[in-house]
Amino acid sequence: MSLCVAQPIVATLDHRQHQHLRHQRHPDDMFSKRWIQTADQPLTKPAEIHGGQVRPGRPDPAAPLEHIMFQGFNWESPHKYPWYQVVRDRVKELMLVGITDIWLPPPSQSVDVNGYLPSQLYNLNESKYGTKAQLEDLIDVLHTNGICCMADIVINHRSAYRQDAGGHWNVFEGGTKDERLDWGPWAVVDNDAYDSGGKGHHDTGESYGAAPDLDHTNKRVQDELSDWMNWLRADIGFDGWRFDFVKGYAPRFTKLYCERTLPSFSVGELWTSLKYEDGRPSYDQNGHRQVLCDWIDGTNGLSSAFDFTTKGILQAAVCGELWRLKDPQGKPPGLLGWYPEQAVTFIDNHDTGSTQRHWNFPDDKVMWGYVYILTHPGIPCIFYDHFFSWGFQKQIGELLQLRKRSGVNAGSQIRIEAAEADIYVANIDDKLIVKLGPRYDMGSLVPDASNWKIALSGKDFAIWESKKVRKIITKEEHKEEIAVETPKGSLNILQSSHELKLSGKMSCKTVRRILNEVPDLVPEGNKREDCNLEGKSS
Ligand SMILES: [Ca+2]
Repeated sequence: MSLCVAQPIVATLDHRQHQHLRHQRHPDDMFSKRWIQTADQPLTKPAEIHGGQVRPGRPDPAAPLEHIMFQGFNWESPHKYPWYQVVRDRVKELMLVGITDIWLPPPSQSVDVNGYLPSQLYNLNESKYGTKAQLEDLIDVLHTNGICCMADIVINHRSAYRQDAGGHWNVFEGGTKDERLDWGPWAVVDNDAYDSGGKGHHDTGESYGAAPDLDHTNKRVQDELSDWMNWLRADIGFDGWRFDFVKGYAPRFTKLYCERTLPSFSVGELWTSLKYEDGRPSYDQNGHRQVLCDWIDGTNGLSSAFDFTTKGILQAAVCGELWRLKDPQGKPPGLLGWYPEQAVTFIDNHDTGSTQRHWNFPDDKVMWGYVYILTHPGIPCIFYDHFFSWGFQKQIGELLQLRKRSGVNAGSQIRIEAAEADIYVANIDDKLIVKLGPRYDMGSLVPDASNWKIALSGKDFAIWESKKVRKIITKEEHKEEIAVETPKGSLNILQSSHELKLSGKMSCKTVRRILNEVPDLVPEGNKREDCNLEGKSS
């Protein structure tokens, strides 16, 4: 079987066709602020053909260290039909805070309402989250707002369509008129915890008890699952993957599926238990994070992993045990301390939190959790409930703005200055200093006011940002935004600027450098008489 690699067909549309496309939707949905702010770029990406339809172009994926992920559903979403439209109406709010990738729920027809016992994988019309057309509409709106879409890929197991002659549930229907994904017992492992009568090879991972586990060593299983994922990519418009229950099959298969489908971004759910002593998590969780590292290595680094180690340690640490947040080598104790570029950090998801609350973060410490993951290395994933239901949208937005402004990313360097029961202080990239905990007196760790200023603070937390990177925004919107690195003296124009006004708040040093380095951007007649332009300093 040929390998179908998803390459979007880029269609060149004339002006009239573009207009037609735009008028099909609310005009505001068609523009990403990111693109508007960069005058040299087109307002929208070129249209593409997906599944024979002209659709808005895919956004460029975020740079590898700069993904900001969002989980776009919770456990109750299937009961708010059509959920796809609920998210569609909130895309703009996600775009404005800088979300780069959204994780959408499993899209296929499924035995359970949540989509985690999928059966007819090609049937996207009987999902409890909405129809195929509503899903494509949501993806289009996300793409026009610069956000990539991750499908929840549930392929460890698959629910059968009917029983075989022996009464075993192992006859599958793909959801198309042809034979794609129409499988029998040969596609199921022969040591399944579910009584499926499977005739394939032994499972390469754990067994899921509620449905037949698939035999990923089978070439037809590999080929037809790859084809289905490439159909999700090329025809439906998905960009990346969130792999469900990856402890159920060997990581070399996640590697294979990533190699064959080229996701813009990929993350696996490898959820195993922390080590406990006397009912409390052990201080040393190296074994737990080693399992995550081994799995990532097993995918050849093609997929990142959810940082369950950090989640478990952090939710214990915020309960008066902040000493947990520094390992014996002085690093963060979770996956992000060892493999930050591949660690997707999170506070809760549809299983751990939401209405299931299988392993939830303490309710009154959720903002501490976000202060930690949004100032630290790793790839943060924000949960729908915390952003839209718990009233943290503004604070999370401010934290994301600070992360972007200071240039902190998944690979940032961290130096932990203190980790005691009631205080945690860390320096990230010499750009941010974050303090968590109720202890007010920081002693000698108080950031030096000549180099640091408070950026954000709240109950029992504070974040300082370095004064080395200052942001100057004048009153005129979309015009200029400059950052000045004072020590090295390089003037960095962050945004496309038509003109720079010499505001009264700029230091004379800055004014002189602007006039030296980009004099053409300063409008005529805009002077700063208070600065001696020939002088040494002010
Ligand atoms: Ca399995």
